[in-house]
Amino acid sequence: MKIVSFKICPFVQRVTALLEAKNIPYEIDFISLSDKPQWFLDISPSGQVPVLITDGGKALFESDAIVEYIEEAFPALQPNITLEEKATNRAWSYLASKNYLVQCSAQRSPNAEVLAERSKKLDQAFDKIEGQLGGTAYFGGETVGMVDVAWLPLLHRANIIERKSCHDFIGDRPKLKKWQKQLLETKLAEQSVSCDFEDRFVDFYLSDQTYLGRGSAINSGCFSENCATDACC
Ligand SMILES: N[C@@H](CCC(=O)N[C@@H](CS)C(=O)NCC(=O)O)C(=O)O
Repeated sequence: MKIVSFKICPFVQRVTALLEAKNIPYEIDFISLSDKPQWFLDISPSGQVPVLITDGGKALFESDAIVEYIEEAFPALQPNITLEEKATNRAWSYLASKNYLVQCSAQRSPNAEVLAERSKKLDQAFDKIEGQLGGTAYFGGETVGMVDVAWLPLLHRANIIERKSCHDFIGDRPKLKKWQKQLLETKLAEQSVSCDFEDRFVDFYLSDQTYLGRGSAINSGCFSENCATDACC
């Protein structure tokens, strides 16, 4: 199977994280979105990544459809769950994926006011998931499931931003912080992106054109006015 990818795309990372979580081998083909090759336009009706090309040569598009295919075509990450649980998982996953571009746009904010405005929807989603998280290591229990995989790109990016600029997208949400830590400890975040992901991500989101990027250049990677603890400065 092959995944057509763009290096810093969160929708792609959701798909590759699921493949990694299930230990399914795959090839990856990176394309430039500013110069899409014709073969890609021929197989991607939306002109967007991710596209999954099955071993039978069928091109699947739209990350929601692709993750459902992967969950059903291979031994399930969450076997023996009820239809209600499956639907609930889909819904909480959707809350994550509909905020991928919200987070991307917040990360590209040119100033503090725009960052605050663009973070509002993400804050609401973070509040909702904070209220939903229980005492288990992952969303639905003690093993990684579909909702964990869907939220991973948001939590991975929030972690990079916090390490590099000290801006904390997650804020005072202890359950979400704990969940982020548990998910990052699985190493799925690194395994689901290319080796140069962090550099490419920083180049795009923490350049001198973004508020967070200008801040990360101060005090060796930290907004002094935003640092709550010495640990991040
Ligand atoms: N609804 C799509 C969204 C995918 C998406 O927005 N991909 C972006 C990259 S992160 C893309 O391919 N953008 C290129 C374009 O829209 O022309 C999905 O879930 O797969």
